[in-house]
Amino acid sequence: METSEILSRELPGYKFVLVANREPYVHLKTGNGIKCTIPAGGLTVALDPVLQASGGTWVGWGSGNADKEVVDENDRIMVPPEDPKYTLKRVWLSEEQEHGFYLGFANQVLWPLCHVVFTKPVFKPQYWKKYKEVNKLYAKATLEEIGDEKVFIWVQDYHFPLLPKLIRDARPNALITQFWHIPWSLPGIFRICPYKKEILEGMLANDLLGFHLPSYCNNFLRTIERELESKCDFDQMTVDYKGQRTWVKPFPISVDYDHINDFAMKDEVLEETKKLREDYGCDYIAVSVDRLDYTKGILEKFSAIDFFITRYPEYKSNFVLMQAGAPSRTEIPAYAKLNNMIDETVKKINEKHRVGNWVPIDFQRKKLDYTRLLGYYRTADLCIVSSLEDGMNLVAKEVVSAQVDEKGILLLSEFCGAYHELGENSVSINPYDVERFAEAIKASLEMPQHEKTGKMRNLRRQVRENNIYKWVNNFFIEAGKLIRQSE
Ligand code: GDG
Repeated sequence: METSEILSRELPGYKFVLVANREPYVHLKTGNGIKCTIPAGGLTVALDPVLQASGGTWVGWGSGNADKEVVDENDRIMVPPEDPKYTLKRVWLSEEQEHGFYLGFANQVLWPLCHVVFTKPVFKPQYWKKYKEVNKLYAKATLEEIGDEKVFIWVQDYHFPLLPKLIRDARPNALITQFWHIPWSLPGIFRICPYKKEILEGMLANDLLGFHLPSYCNNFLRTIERELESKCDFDQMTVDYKGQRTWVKPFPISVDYDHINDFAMKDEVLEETKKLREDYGCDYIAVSVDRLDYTKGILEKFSAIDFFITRYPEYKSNFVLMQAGAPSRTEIPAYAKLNNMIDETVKKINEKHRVGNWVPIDFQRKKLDYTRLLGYYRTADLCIVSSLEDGMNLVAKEVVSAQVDEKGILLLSEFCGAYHELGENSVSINPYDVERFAEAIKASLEMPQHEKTGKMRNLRRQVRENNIYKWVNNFFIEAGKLIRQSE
């Protein structure tokens, strides 16, 4: 059954409003006019068709330089532009707001607080001020979109923990839900946050709150138990606080398996794989694709490559790691430092092991276009995901979907959410353990082909069955259950 049909079956008569900082359509100025682009990303791919089929509203930040020119007086535009089906309501952020809300509080406070990789959160009062301000802006925009009708609101991510309460105060009967895309850590970590009470109270205005894993749900309940006078039920996973019940449930996100699989079979992707084999000229190509983020364990992976080549020099000239790194949040000092360290480390390791033109690491600081990305995924003899902590990690699921030849093997950090589902058919790594990590690389390369294929086939079956549509559908089904319970 189509996701949009599930939505109307589970929540009949409800208007669907999605709130996500990223918008599904971006308008940009070009030399001779305005063009509309669709930003890549799993969420857009999964939810745009749902909204197209069911109607409703997507509330998001108008980030394109021509976005303002195409909206009406209420900051709305119907999308997709060529065949309008639903409303995109744009919220405008000043540079100061964008800085304090997004680069400041979201990514220098909540990001390090939720990922325990020993990067200190930066608690600047002005970040908090802007964060609150922007949550209010979004609440206002969302409320403008809902009249008296029954409404189902789905808030995305750690940008908006305050939003559910702001909406609840104005619309006590709305069905308000949220999905948190990053981990939730142990209560002892969250304890240090000066604004913890407001954040937690905001989140407890949700009827349903989703995380990727049961352990994140559990950590959240333990945090609530410690910080607020509330009733937490660990059997049914609910919190009762000030007359509101919040259900806390796991929904492991995934990717559009069929789309990636079909795309990976295209001729242009096959051409890409042939070209990569020719260009690198070695038997073993390892592939890693990461946003350049300190949680992704990129430096740890380079250390393991160094260790591996040092211990097993017979792989010189016959092994390469292709690391693609899309620049991210570069204005933040911790990210600027990471970028410098990556450059220095790659240079040092490559110089140490160089043989003629061959070097062990080919680092490309850029966002690959989609055909190239799938070319890399399909070519990978080894795909290495070495996150120090990661809510899920979509790259692991994407590479599996693109491995149409079923030849490669996935090396997966135990500290990714994806490990929960895919760990059994991958080679596990602890990115902090450089020696074992290097040994895992060797063992993977030398694993008999039939074993690798067996594992990859199992992984592909898992991701095919548990795809992004299942994630959305399950969320709608759980939201529907809450409605039926309250009737
Ligand atoms: C957060 C959580 C959770 C990366 N480089 C290129 C490129 N990408 C795309 C990948 C993938 C996405 O970016 C990265 O997704 P991840 O899940 O790996 O990581 P985060 O960005 O940290 O996402 C994470 C996710 O939210 C969803 O809930 O899984 O744990 O941290 O889709 O393909 N895409 C292209 N070129 C690149 O060079 N085209």
